[in-house]
Amino acid sequence: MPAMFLPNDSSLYDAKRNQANLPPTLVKLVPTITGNDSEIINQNLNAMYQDVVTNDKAELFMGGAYVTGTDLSNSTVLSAPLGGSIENGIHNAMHFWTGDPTQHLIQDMGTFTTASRDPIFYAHHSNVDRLWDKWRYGLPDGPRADHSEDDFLSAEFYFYDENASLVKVNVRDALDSSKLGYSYPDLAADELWINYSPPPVTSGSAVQAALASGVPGVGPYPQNGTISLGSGLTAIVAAPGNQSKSSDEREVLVIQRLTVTRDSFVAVLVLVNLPSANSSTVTSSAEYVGTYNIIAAPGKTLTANVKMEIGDNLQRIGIQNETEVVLTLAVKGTQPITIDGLLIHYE
Ligand SMILES: [Cu+2]
Repeated sequence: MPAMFLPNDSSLYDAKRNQANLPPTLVKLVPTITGNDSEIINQNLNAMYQDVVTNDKAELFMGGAYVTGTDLSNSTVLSAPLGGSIENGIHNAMHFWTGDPTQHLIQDMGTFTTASRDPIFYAHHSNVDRLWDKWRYGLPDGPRADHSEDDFLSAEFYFYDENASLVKVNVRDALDSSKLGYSYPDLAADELWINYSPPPVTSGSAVQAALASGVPGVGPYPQNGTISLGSGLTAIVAAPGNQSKSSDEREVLVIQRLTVTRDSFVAVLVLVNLPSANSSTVTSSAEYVGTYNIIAAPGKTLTANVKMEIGDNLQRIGIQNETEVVLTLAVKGTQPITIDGLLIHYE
């Protein structure tokens, strides 16, 4: 948190922040992170790497396009099932980290109905916009593509301008920041997470060891019934192995029909090839896939197919040709979560 947000006589001040996280405390971009400064930094760099670098398609990074026919039957602005890695990962983690855990729903930043009461909200969201720009144009593999669906590009939002006049903005009008009159400078610090290159801490498949210790198999929906995660679930999951993949496909983990009532903050960490992983497991290695952070919105039930790119993880560990892998979903929080299946496939 920049020090300028701290003085209580400043317009940037907000009393409802986590008092344990004030400057110069290091941010934690996964809510379970512990350790000394270098351990925290490496876990932060891996969170950035996984959420922004490896989730390189629009649906994975920013979530599904909001188009006619999208099933939002159990959704509101507070409970959208379409989020991607940046929103559900580092963005939500920052809301959780900044809000005051002694306040109802971790206000202000920890719940979306009060988040914008904290001036840091605007700096946070400006940085999310900057990271989108970085994702789109600034990574080594070249420019990436935004959603192209016409419904999405034509979606309309209404704002008041600086003269208090109502103006309409289409999504397509907001894709190019240079047309909006601003751009972002290159920051040397971005190179740290872009080039983080998470090292594996395992070698070889953990499937045999997991089988020997009784780890169950979990397949795609609907063959499993409904599975309660409790504090976590370790499972053996089928993977495409050496099936061929076209250049526009990615190897994606889908946590199918994850369902939770959002009465309090809860997070699901995903780790691969670590059968004994739990919510205390260090997340700086290639075995860390990502985190699905769920911000509290009381009474709202969310059902989502959570998607995360996993091919880069499997490649780095050297188990990309295996037809089964061990997955662990570790839960931080007490809100009951169920899933209906686990699927790793190309899409
Ligand atoms: Cu936000």
